Amino acid sequence: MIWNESKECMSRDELHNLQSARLKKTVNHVYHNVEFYRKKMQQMGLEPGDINGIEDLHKLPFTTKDDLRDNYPFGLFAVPQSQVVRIHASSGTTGKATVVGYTRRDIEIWQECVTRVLAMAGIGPNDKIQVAYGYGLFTGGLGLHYGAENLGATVVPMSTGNTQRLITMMEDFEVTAIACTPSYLLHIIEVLEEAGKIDRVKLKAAICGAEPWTENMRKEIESKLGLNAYDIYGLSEILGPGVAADCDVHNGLHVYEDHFLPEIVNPDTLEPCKEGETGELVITTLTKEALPLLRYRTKDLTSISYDPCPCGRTMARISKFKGRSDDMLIIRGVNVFPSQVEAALLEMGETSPHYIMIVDRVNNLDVLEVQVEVEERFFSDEIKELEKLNKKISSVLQSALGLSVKVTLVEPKTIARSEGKAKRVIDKRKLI
Ligand code: DLL
Repeated sequence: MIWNESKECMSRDELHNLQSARLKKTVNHVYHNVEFYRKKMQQMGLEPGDINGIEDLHKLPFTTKDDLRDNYPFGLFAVPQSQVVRIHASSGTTGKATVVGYTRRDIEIWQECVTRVLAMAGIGPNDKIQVAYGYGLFTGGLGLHYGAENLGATVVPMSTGNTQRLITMMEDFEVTAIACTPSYLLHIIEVLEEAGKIDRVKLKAAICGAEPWTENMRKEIESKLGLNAYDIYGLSEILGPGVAADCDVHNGLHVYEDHFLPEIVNPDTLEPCKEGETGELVITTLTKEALPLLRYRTKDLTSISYDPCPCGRTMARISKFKGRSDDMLIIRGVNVFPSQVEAALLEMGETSPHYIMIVDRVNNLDVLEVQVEVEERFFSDEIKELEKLNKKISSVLQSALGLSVKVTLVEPKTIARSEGKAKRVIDKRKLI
């Protein structure tokens, strides 16, 4: 099995040699197959031969989510379409999706990475795992699914949205592991408690990620369900889930450095941060074929440590995430940018650009309310007009964001004006 060949414990010297060889190959690949990178490198006076190893990484250009958006949908792909066997997508800053592609080999490596995470969490072929991340364009469902199958575990592909069925099957099938967002797991716990079934649960591990969560939240989940909860990180642009995950020590997430070369930079100056200092995580893919990315700015804030881990793995660890350096919100696992709301509202014409997004967590589920100012006349007209407009805005926002939204229409000048940066978001969610 692929995961038995795991490189997680190789020496740092061996790892550096492997990373250098893979980096050179990746730079050659993008230079010859992606016009965007060739042009960027040429503008910088760089040729593939100038990159002799990871010590030359700093010479390479950065890549941002905007670069992916500007080259929508397939402009950054480095292989012909006939070699692309899968496409996933996540929302971009202006509503246009960020599209990512995988060759067969990319899918194999993705499986291998997720398999490592599951093995690290003590899951094996005798386990039954419910995958309760969304299946579809989002990478969570299928990413965990293929990794778990590759490991030989029995997968129950629940996806999201039917908690009652999930808990019935959890009990009937004697499920031993679950993969879902930590906030969804808290909701599942609540439903189990209400149904008086929490003591019947046989779960021993939970693989939670796709959104920030704290150590306290992990402890709460562990004590209520009597299991070990592990943190899994990833992003669609780079792979999906399986870029990094924490081991039993729970002191940082091991980055799978044989496939992803991490850097931490100051998000303002782009200068490298010292070990242990918080900055933005930047990742260079080392083995991706369809969508290799150089120095991708994740916007995720963390720090890195190369200290040996008591678990024996030699791969660097990044700390639990401290937030993001941009304004992206993650609501029920869906990435949402305030600019998407703004663009959708402005396109409609009947609303003013004055709006505020209020995110809260009710019964452990994220809810998004958007308050929008509308013209005075809607309040003097018949109430029916106001209701009609509300319905229209709700459906426009729902299709723009891919998320149900509660819309509240308010009179002109209700929303506080700002003299500096407009405050578009009130996030009331408290991470426990
Ligand atoms: O959320 C991939 C994923 C699926 C990861 C399932 C883990 C489990 P995107 O939708 O592209 O991909 O969102 C990526 O989510 O840049 C982070 O801001 C955030 N994120 C993902 N995992 C974690 C985590 C998937 N463990 C964005 N802790 C990333 C904190 C996370 N934030």
